[in-house]
Amino acid sequence: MVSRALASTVLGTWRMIFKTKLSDGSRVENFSVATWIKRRVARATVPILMTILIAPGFTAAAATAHVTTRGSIFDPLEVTINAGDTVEWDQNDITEHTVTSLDNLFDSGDLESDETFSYTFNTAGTYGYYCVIHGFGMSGSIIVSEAAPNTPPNTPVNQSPADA
Ligand SMILES: [Cu+2]
Repeated sequence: MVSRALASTVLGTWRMIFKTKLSDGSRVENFSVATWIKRRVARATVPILMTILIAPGFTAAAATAHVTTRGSIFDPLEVTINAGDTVEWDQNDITEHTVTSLDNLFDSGDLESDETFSYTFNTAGTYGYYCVIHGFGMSGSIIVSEAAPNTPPNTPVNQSPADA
């Protein structure tokens, strides 16, 4: 109680003058250290909370790349994605096609016009595939890069109100 009363007295009597910028110019404010600390804490809360909520395990959102079948080719022939991303093949030809992994990782089976097939690539590497119906003349590849590194957002630096 004594220390609290003492601290309160010190903070209350030790007044400081800061110049605070407002939208309509600037003005001089006279307030206590306690108020200054409260304002500093309030100002720091949002960036700190954002850092706590976003920084851990933050990774770029997974994306979906599209490949279409058109004229019995895969378009584009080669797609580069990040690990964790999905590729969706959109069957736009009148004839049937398949999306079949060269490494037996995935096989769409026969896809009729307007059907789609999706596969999520979680491991970096190059993945070839082809159409069983049309053979290796109709093939493509997916290049999977390592997922984007964790990059937490920059935390704004707290700045004291400008001097004089
Ligand atoms: Cu085909």
